[in-house]
Amino acid sequence: MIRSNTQLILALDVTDRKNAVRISKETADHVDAIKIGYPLVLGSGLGIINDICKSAPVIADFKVADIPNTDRLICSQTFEAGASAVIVHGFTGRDSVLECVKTAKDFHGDIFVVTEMSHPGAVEFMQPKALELASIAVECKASGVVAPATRPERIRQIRSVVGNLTIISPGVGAQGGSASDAIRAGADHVIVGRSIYGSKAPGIEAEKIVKEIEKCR
Ligand code: NUP
Repeated sequence: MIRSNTQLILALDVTDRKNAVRISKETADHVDAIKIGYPLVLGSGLGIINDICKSAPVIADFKVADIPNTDRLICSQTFEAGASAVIVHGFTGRDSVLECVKTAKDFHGDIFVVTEMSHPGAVEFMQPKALELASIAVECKASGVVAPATRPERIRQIRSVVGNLTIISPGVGAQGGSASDAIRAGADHVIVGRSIYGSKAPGIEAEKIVKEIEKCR
């Protein structure tokens, strides 16, 4: 389970193990979870999840998008490695998402389904289907969805579909979105990467964002 204290999730997209562990320790008190993905796992190995989860619950951003059997294998390896949650795609269809959710249950873990991504290209294929992807997350009983902080109005629309599912929202800082706008639009947590891990003092930078979020509560 990810925490619900600060509403901030760190996206730890560094590739080096030592750096990753240092930043996770420095930011631990300010984050509800640490999201890791291919850059860090390819750079440091899957064992990095076990290192990072000493500081905070780990969300594995593997954007799983395969046939159900392969999805099950990917998710179970990831939960076994110590992750609390896995991010999956919804465009593969209900059977794939359902298999991920079922696998997560065996590990008491969470699944987050991507709806509309935060980058400009997401308007080409994802935006027209984002609300359907959100409803697949609801039907399959996922724990939550990923929605773009770069388009807070879309968070609002996605919220109207997902009800009380958890919305985690990337795109703050480096991609131009604002933490307070995303939270006001209905995100439960914002995901911030480069603005935190790219700064000289990641702990202080994380604390600043938490303060900004506190102001809009
Ligand atoms: O729609 C998405 N947008 C996005 O940026 C879905 C994601 N999972 N992400 C991830 O969030 C992205 O891969 C990166 O790990 C993080 C945002 O990092 P930054 O732009 O704050 O550095």
